[in-house]
Amino acid sequence: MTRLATPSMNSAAGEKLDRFMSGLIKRNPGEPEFHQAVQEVAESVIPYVLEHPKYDEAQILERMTEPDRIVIFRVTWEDDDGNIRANRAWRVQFNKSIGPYKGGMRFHPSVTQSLLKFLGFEQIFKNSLTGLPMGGAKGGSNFNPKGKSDREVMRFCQSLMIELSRHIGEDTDIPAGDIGVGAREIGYMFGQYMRLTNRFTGVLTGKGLAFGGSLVRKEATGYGAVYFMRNMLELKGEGIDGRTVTVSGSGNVALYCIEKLIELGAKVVTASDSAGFIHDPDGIDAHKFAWLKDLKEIRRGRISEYAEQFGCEYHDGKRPWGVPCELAFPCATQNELNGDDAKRLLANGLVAIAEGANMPSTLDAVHAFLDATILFGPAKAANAGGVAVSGLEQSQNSLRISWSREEVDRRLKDIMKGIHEKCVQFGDDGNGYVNHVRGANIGGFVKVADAMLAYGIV
Ligand code: NDP
Ligand code: 2IT
Repeated sequence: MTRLATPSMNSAAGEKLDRFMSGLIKRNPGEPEFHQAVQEVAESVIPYVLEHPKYDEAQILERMTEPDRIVIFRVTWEDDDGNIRANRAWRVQFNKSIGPYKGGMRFHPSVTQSLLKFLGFEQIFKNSLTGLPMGGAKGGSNFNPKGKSDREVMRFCQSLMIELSRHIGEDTDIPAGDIGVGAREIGYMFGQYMRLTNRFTGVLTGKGLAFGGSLVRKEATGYGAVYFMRNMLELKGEGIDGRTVTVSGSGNVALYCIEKLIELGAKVVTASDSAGFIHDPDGIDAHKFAWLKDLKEIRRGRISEYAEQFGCEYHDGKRPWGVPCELAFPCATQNELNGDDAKRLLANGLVAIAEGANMPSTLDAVHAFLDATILFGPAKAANAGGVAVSGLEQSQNSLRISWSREEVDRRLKDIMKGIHEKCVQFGDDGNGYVNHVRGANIGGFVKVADAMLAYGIV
């Protein structure tokens, strides 16, 4: 890890940050993603905590970086050829100070405890920013759903839920989707939870519309990131219409980010998956989008097929950040945009960036964007729309009603606006620049910290 303190910090804050991070790294060896996520928060929160000694005296940040508990378990299942397979799964229950644990499940071969701790930690702040009563959690498994049959995915999900069901509940911990976990996986997990408990409750979100799901949940993260971008641009009296935009990913978040961008008149010129990216200089229009959505959601195909279908360029093994654009939306995965990518985007005239994925920018990239004083919407603010509508799904389940599409979308817009206002409240530099990273980190921190103070030494 590079030297930790940032140049803009005073020496007391710099020393505390160095000491704090050294301790955290020592206590959590071999967890680089977790270290990175904590450092990004600590760079903002430590100066604030030193100005507000009640948080420092109560060791709030130290306590907040230690999960309440982590459940680790084996998931054994049988594949279609009769082979017995074993995976590892986790649920990281990080912090429940402001509500029951809430956060997605990720199924991907790269899943480790470090990855889920970074995601669970981020979720504390993100959920706090939404204004809804949700604590922070994340879970997942190193299971790879790619190339598996529906029956194999079902058997895996059922086996996983046998153990997970002991640790979750509608007032305890409410999982949802993330990479590799969509409507299909949520359906299998919810079905198994019902069999095991004989109760129909809102224990998972992202459910199908036929069994307690919410309208707009599927679209919420992507739409929310675009609404957040619009809120940021309004600070400069600007908008989305007519902008050239790069998007990475082509999963749940990327697809609905693209859909909303098209609707608002932007020209989206890229999309990607883990194998490469397409560059369509004419822009993905509504017709091409419908084809892309079918390719990814129904046929589970590869992004290279888009280039074959529409005769545009496909760049194998590359990421889209060299393509000139005014707005960028990284929507695939963590650390997909590094310091060099950031410099290239800035040199090509980038105006604003909103993170649809969790921690897609490396720390170098974050610092480059902030140093260039461009509008930078960090993940915990910009992609909070997904978990926000999950919170609305829980409310509808508890009330035993379903709101209309318009009603949920209106609430989503209001929540994204509220998050943006919180970023301005805590991130306004006073010289015309809003540092949304600091705003989101401190804005998310304060509510959780105040709850923890109220509980005493727990
Ligand atoms: P999906 O599984 O639907 O899609 C993931 C996309 O990212 C795919 O295009 C996938 O390509 C690509 N991808 C995954 N891993 C890698 C990798 N290692 N390198 C390059 N590309 C990769 O997931 P989501 O769209 O739900 O999630 C995307 C991001 O958004 C994640 O960071 C997630 O944590 C975050 N997020 C998701 C929310 C949600 O509601 N779903 C809410 C808030 C944040 P391929 O198909 O080739 O694997
Ligand atoms: O990272 C995230 O916020 C999600 N994957 C959504 C979590 C949720 O509970 O809807």
